[in-house]
Amino acid sequence: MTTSTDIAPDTKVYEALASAFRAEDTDVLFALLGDGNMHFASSLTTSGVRGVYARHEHCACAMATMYANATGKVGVASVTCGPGLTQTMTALATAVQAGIPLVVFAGESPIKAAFYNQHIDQAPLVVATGAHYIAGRSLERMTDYVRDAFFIARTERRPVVLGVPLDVQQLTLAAQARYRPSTDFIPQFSKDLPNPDDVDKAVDAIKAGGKVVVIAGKGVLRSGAETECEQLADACGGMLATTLPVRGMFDHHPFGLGISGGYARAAGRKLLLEADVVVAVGTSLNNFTADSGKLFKNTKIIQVDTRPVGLKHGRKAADIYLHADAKEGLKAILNRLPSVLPAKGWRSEAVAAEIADHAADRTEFVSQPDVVDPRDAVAAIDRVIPKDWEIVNSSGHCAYFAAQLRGRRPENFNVIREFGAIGNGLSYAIGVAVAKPDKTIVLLDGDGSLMMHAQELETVRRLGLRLLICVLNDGAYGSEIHKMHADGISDEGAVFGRGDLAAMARGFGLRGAKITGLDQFPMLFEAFRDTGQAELWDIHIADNVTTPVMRAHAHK
Ligand SMILES: Cc1ncc(C[n+]2csc(CCOP(=O)(O)OP(=O)(O)O)c2C)c(N)n1
Ligand SMILES: [Mg+2]
Repeated sequence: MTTSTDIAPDTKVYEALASAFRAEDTDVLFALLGDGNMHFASSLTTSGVRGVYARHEHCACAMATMYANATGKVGVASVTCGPGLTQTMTALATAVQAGIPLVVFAGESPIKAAFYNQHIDQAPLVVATGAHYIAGRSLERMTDYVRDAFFIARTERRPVVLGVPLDVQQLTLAAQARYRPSTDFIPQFSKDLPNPDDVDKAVDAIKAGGKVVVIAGKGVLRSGAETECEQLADACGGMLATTLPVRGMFDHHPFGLGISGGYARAAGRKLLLEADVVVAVGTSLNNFTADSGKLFKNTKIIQVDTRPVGLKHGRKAADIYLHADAKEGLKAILNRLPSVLPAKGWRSEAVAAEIADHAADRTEFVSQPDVVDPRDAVAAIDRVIPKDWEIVNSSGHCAYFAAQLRGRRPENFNVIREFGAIGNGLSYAIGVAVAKPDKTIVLLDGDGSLMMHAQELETVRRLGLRLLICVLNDGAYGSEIHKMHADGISDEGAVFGRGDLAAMARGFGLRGAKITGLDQFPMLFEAFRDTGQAELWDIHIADNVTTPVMRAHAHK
């Protein structure tokens, strides 16, 4: 959208900045206020932008990050200078690694002060996360800084922090020309078409191939190439798989294996290891999807992507590259694929039956009293929660279980795992709730992750969100204890006990229930659906049920 605005004479800098943010199509500001940003935030929100106020600056930025992920817009957050900004480091690093466009307006300490207790050199901190820093100093360029920030965020898909000293924010600007938003300057291209020579190479490899797997990433969703992925797999009797962010895309397909990588289901992993040819579409084939190189060791890989990078996470991404939009690349392959291919490929009824088995992992563990197996808990959640509700998947050991929900569209499955930080679940859920106000949100989180930023339960209540928080509570930093046990060191420091999280939620004004048996899920679900109020389910899970990812660590 291209809006523009005039800056009247005698406008304060903070007003002009707010006006430029509005012209950049900002509709929600995630913020925590202080001297460095209160005038800016107030100016922005009194002119119609929705203010969502967090209890921690990291969380404000994390909310904006997931808001951007869920809407496709630039996320906008604001924090005060010094301690406000230092709190945001984890969120910035995460947004960098996840390729999320974010603009954070931060104050800076006043330039005219000889001493300011909140002073810190902000730029090096921000730059160290991989985010871009703009120090707004020139009155003439003040609104240009906003355009630069949004331009970089949009085109480079990374966070930008704009810091303006709080005394400069109070200065007055002379009349300025009409603001032209960053979108006016971004070149618009038609879709990338593949080079026919590269298409020939890909087709030859598929023809010679044998067992083919088509792996779809976010690029498939963006380009709307799901049907073409299925057509290609069907044409060569191959399998379909996805990266974690678009998991669920082929759950309806009898030969959809699920996730490729460390989060694969047992049946999926077995088949992925057999692949002769992988066609990776709209994915960078990173370390997660290739399970740190354990998958696809002797597999011919064809990558169809708008930005093939070659070397990804220290490994060669593919053997043949199609520099193309996902849909166009696949259409070109399909057009040239001979009809003589063995349509059955490696498909059989036995393979379909293996894939249809709903259990991701059937490993048996000694049963424990008054707790549920996390795999059964997730299956129970899957049974009661309608398929079109929004799911937010958090971090930790339990994130593997949560990723095994079936038959849910990737658009309804909100996950950012980059940088591997725990503590983001609530913020991400709030970001989705703000992005999709008509939807009900279900968060699956670990107890450790929830407790790291439990203060945002107050934000959930204040905003009146329709949020169901399912805590897979093993009373520990599960990820750590399983590794500590495997490595033969004491788990002291990683075991906390389960506490009473339902009571904690009630203390914040939410509803809360403790779950120790599978029979509780249906009734509790009905009560949640009927009241429509935010609720926390403190699900006591067995602490001895490990994931395949964790068992792989133990065998390293
Ligand atoms: C910010 C941050 N601190 C510490 C870690 C190390 N860490 C990874 S998983 C984990 C435990 C998370 O516990 P919980 O949320 O209960 O999930 P669980 O592993 O028990 O399923 C920790 C401490 C991290 N990844 N991020
Ligand atoms: Mg835990």
